[in-house]
Amino acid sequence: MVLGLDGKAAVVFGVANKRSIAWAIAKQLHGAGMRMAITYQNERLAQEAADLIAELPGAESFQCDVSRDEEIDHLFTQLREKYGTLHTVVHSVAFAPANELRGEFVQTTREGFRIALDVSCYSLVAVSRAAAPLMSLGGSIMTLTYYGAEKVVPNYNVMGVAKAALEAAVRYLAADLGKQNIRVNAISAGPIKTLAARGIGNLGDMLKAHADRAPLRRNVEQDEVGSTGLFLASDMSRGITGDTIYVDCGYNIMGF
Ligand code: NAD
Ligand code: 0WE
Repeated sequence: MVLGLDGKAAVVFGVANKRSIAWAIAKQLHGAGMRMAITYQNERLAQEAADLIAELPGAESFQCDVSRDEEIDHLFTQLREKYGTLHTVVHSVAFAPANELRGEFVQTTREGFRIALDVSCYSLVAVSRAAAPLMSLGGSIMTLTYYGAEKVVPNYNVMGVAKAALEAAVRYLAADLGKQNIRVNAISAGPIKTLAARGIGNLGDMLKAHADRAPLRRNVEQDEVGSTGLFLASDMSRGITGDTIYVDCGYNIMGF
């Protein structure tokens, strides 16, 4: 296989259902011959995850709440036993308490801020630190971000601040892990109708405005983020680290 991923192992965080961006990336990595470990957040998502994973022959599922250090430690102990070395990590996880994603950012609570930054940003640092010793032949770590990190998107609020921190964390992690030939990048996806986007009041209006303004005159699909994930996992992207790649139909380039 030209991509050089055949037989290498990947772990994916953030599969909730078939619409999850994590699932779109997992399918493409599996298609390139990777051995897949797929994690889900909690018991509530276990059955859904098991049903999906059954669609990827050989894939295995593990429970891991990334806000808990002991669950991350336990996961990577299991991954070391099962796979030995790891090549790819996909971090596709974000959370802020629902009340923080409406109204004004100035009302953000200390607890809401702490939770959003912990789950959506610190978890990448914790997971990268746990994964690096298993990535002894080098590899690729990727996370998902959104344009609200750099420009104000109404109601995105504390998640925008968490994504700005996440993009900065990608640069600092890339600088640390580069000497081990581990690359760290972010994919900035345009808005997609997933579970995480369903909470938005006017998602329909937002998707329409986005499609109208984007150079490609449409919205992005999970599958397009999936193939960028495959590119970032593969040697095709071997010269890219610490960066944010936009998969948004060009929306971010427009000034007016
Ligand atoms: P999703 O709801 O399918 O995925 C979010 C995942 O985060 C879920 O699987 C959830 O279980 C997981 N998660 C939350 N808290 C967790 C915790 N403590 N431990 C472990 N897992 C936890 O929605 P999605 O849209 O696929 O989101 C994936 C990523 O893509 C997120 O980082 C999101 O910010 C980002 N993103 C989404 C969009 C969009 O419009 N959907 C756009 C750009 C970026
Ligand atoms: O990153 C996201 C959403 C992440 C997210 C979603 C939820 C919904 C359920 C984080 N925390 C929660 N907490 C919940 O209780 N996106 C990029 C999608 C998104 O969310 C928005 C957006 C867009 C786009 C919220 C407001 C405005 C735009």
